[in-house]
Amino acid sequence: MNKLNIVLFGPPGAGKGTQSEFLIKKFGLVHLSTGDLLRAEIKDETPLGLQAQEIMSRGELVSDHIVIGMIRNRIDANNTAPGFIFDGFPRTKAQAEALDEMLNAKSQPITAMLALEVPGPELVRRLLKRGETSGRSDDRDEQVIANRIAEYEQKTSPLKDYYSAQGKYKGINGVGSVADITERLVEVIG
Ligand code: B4P
Repeated sequence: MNKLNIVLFGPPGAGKGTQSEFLIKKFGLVHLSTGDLLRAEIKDETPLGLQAQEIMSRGELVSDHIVIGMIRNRIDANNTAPGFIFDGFPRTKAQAEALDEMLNAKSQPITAMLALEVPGPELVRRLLKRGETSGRSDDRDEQVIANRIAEYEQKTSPLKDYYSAQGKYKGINGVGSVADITERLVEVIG
């Protein structure tokens, strides 16, 4: 049986983490968020976490080598899962190519890339609001948020072309109520 492997895509604050929660329940998928995995490493004060902390606090991307290794371990550990939601991964072309390689080797390719589209000012507003309660330092500083969005535009946004070339890119309006956006995503997944 074909597995449902979804890349949930979008700029910082687009609602990837928020929407993942609903989709994993509805489709029984394993949720792989590189942001969550990195924050767990920081919390446990592992060597990897200490290295990542500084980079994340500046709003830059952690090295491809580190995040690809983390994802590879989780995919291998969940061989019998009905599928995955990749949340915040891939973020560079090298990560996208590594993911294709891993999944194609198992004959379980990416089904679709669902891209949440949200304008810049709304992203900043959402992240600053989350920063009031999340304890995440990268959500509190407007300069760091601007840097995260710039990293997205420069390194991550080109992945739309990467997945379009495979016929897998699906753009979704990410503005509206959380429930309305979930409905839009479910409709596209079919
Ligand atoms: P992430 O943890 O992926 O953080 P994020 O981009 O901010 O998205 P997140 O999923 O958390 O937020 P969401 O949009 O759901 O990355 C953090 C850092 O980790 C990166 O900057 C980077 O340094 C590093 N990193 C992670 N993955 C990496 C990789 N692959 N390669 C290299 N580095 C990596 O939600 C944002 C807010 O909006 C929430 O408060 C939510 O409640 C709100 N919201 C959601 N939907 C809404 C709606 N419809 N209306 C109003 N508000 C909404």
